[in-house]
Amino acid sequence: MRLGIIGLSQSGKTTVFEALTRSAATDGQHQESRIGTIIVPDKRVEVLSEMYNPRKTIFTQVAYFLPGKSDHGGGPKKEQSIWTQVRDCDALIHTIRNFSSYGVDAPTPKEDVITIDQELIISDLVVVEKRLERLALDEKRGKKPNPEEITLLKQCIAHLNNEIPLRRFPEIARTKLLRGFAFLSAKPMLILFNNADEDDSLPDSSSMPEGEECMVIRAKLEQEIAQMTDEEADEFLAEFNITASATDRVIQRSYDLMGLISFFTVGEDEVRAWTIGRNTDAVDAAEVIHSDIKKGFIRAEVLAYDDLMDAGTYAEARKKGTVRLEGKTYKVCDGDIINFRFNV
Ligand SMILES: Nc1nc2c(ncn2[C@@H]2O[C@H](COP(=O)(O)OP(=O)(O)O)[C@@H](O)[C@H]2O)c(=O)[nH]1
Ligand SMILES: [Mg+2]
Repeated sequence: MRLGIIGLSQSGKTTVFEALTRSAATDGQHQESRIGTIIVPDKRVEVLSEMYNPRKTIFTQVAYFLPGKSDHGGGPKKEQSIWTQVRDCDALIHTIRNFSSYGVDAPTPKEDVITIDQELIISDLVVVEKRLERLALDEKRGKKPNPEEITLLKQCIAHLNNEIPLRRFPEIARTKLLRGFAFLSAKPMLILFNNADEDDSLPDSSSMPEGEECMVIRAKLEQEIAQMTDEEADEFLAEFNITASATDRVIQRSYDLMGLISFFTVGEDEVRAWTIGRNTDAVDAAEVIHSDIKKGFIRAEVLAYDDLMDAGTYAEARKKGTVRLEGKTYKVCDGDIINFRFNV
């Protein structure tokens, strides 16, 4: 799972990347693309690990990707390459400058959101139009196009021409027929307002885009915290009266944004979090662990994390009857602790 960081030049993309991935600060000098894999913080995994005291504890991971030379507005060719770079990302983090600094104009968050969205929309329009041309050409050569695909593509064009990003229409962009085009404006997007150090509020509602996922980060502050040792960071947070670093929240939120949830497996050997999409069937969740478990699937023994906390121990939960046996098509929930029964 991979999230691409996009945004206008000087909006704080590099700073956000370095804060989220705790990578060395480069003061924006780095020109190559960068990728940082980080663990998704999850308090529940920590609690389970304390409970089972396993040899190994494994969290889920996501990767953040910072395109190379990722400054927009550098001519069509430059932009194209950025959009090509993020095309295989599962979601986008859009950094918006919402701080003032010396020698830079006052921030214009609302306009900036639109500027980037327009680039995504134009890029998608090009893809859709090329595809329609291709299908028309095929038809001339006697190959019958799928009418359903043409209908869907035309719906895309209508929305894009109205400057509405396709992420508002998952029922169109996520269909099997269109998914493969990986439309940029259809990717889930988290808008990060990058505020000045002393400002932790969202911009007022008149500058907030409607119907979008928005969050505030003080990227520079977070980046400084990310460079510290844990003790230093704790001291720093206390001094500035901040309860927790925002990066964990951004990471958690971007995990949710991609439609991902976690289930857990527990034991003396290993406590582990696994990543699946929402509404995944138990038998498909089993496959994430091993294809043999899917093949030989009998039943899933499921205990919700909260029910385990209520009961105190697994044995106690069993007595209370909250440990359930579920079949292949059970929809796994976030926080389910699962013990798959299977034979090979
Ligand atoms: N005051 C302030 N400056 C920031 C913040 N985030 C980034 N900057 C500064 O803004 C400049 C551009 O940041 P950078 O991350 O390189 O932006 P990029 O061009 O989008 O990668 C750098 O000098 C950063 O130190 C912030 O939250 N507050
Ligand atoms: Mg940069």
